[in-house]
Amino acid sequence: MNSRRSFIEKTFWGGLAAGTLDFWEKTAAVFDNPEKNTFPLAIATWGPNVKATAAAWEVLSKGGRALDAVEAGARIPEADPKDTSVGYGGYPDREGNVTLDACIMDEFGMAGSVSFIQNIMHPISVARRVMEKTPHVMLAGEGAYHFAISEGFPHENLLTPEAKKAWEQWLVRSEYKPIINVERHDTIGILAIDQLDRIAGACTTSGAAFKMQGRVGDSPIIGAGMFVDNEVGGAASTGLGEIVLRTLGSFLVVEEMRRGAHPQKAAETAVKRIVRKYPKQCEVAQVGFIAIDKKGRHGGFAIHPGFNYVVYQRGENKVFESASLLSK
Ligand code: SD4
Repeated sequence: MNSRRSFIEKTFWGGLAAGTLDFWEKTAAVFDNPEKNTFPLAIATWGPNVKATAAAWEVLSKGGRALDAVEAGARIPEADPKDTSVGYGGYPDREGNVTLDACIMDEFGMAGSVSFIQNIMHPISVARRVMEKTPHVMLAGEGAYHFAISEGFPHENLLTPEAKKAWEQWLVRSEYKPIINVERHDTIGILAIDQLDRIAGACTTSGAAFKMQGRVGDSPIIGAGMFVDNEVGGAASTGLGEIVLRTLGSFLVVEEMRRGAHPQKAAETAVKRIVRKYPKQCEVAQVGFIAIDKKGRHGGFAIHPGFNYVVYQRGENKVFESASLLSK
């Protein structure tokens, strides 16, 4: 066994024996309080997405539909030029093109998705149109772009001067190495339950910075980047998409909840699966999941420390530091 592998296995089992189980005891007590598990509720990956959960809450608190809430939430970072992982301002691929991935799912199990779409600021809304106006689930590249234009979405340049500068700096060495949390994995996965306990989810991203042209991650793939089953709950992921794609992470989280697991425990199971299968990649790669269930309980879990998520519930918008399998 090489030393890197043995490092990760030791840390993995060490983490299991020590931190994570203790954490589970504590969070189970907090999040299982039925008085606190109320809906409506919105949850999103990453603390800076407080504005997204606030936009979702705006819809939910007025009795709106979970689907409208997650779309409204996802559109916030899509339009934010400072968010370098989503929509406008997202870091481009190796050739300098901003290419976007997004998916959405409603309470009826309907789904829509776009991948490798360019020059459209709100791929989440295009994904919704795919779901509602076509007989398909997924449109990619040029086809997705032309569909968006035919639906009235404007053609826009999404490469900001700041993102262009970062790309030019990257070109000097042209080396792609995913770095945990330093890359600002700010992809938004957002889930909501509305007052009629309908569940919906959305996920939108510019993907891995300086990726190969044409690379598509987990975010637009139903079951990988996000999954919702109205009978059970929903889950979404952020981080290195390749290891979430290979494990269909969000689907796994929802299926664990179907088998009775608390959202926190279900997210933990998916992270453990990824680390067990891809220990070497997990030394340098981050993945985090968020999850909610039908009872209004929530959870989040990551491979490494540094992941956080935001929950808007009972009128309060709160950031939670996620527990992680591996320690620093
Ligand atoms: C991807 N999962 O394309 C996305 C990246 C991500 O924050 O989460 N960035 O692999």
